[in-house]
Amino acid sequence: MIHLTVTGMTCQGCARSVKGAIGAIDEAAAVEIDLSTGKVDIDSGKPLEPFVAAIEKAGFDVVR
Ligand SMILES: [Cu+2]
Repeated sequence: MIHLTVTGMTCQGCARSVKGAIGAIDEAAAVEIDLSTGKVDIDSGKPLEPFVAAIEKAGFDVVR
């Protein structure tokens, strides 16, 4: 399980964008997003870096 904190998400549309970015890396990943805290949990067997890159490319910042 990958746990990230993503900043810049303000609405469900942002959450959908982040989910889409994650899904583009691993369409089978289970994703939980808490908009109020920015916590993003990704249940995937894939490594962290591609997810971080995809989320950043979608216009959000990842805190690590
Ligand atoms: Cu938004």
